[in-house]
Amino acid sequence: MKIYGFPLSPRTFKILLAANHLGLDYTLEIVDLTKGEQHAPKIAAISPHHRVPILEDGDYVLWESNAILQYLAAKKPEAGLLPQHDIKAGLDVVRWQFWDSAHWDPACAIFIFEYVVKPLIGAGEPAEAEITRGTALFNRCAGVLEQELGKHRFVAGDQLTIADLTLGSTMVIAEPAHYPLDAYPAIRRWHGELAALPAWQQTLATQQPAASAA
Ligand SMILES: N[C@@H](CCC(=O)N[C@@H](CS)C(=O)NCC(=O)O)C(=O)O
Repeated sequence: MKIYGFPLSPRTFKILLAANHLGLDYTLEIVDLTKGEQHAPKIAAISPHHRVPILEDGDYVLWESNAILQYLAAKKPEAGLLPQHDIKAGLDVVRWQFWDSAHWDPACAIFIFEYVVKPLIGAGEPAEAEITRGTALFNRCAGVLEQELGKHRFVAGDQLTIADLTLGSTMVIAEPAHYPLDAYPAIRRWHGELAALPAWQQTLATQQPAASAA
């Protein structure tokens, strides 16, 4: 299995985290976004929107990080990351993935762009209007997540699922992206639990060579 991605990106991080947590064999092919490698013909041929991550498993190609997580979870159903036979339990998890794509990821992305990407590409200071917009969106989403995580250990109950990997991977960049987390103790507690996973630490180590090269 091959994963194309940019390890500094939380969306790639989530795929590597899942693969490492499940103990799946893969090779990582780095697509350096700072060099525009996502537009190379080889990537464009398998990802029509020229974005990563992308998974290649034999002849099968899948893009969209949250779909890739479902694919990986189905490879090791016994790990329980996505209930495979109980439709309602499965949708409890998948619902959070839709919520991530529609709400949480876009809110976090504003902070990532303003505080992390801009310095990386030399695009100037964070824009105040964007931070104000991002803060309003972030608070609205974080309130929802905080309430859920106040009820149980993980997002979809007391067991780790791909809902946690989907939503939690962006926390890998929480500090440099300046997410306004002070008012959200349950989210900070959950972040700590995710960061303590052996696979989280293993995946962080994958980021290091890319971080020093960037
Ligand atoms: N919804 C997509 C988003 C993919 C995405 O935007 N990836 C970024 C890196 S995190 C990318 O490849 N950007 C390249 C570009 O915009 O040119 C997913 O979750 O996979």
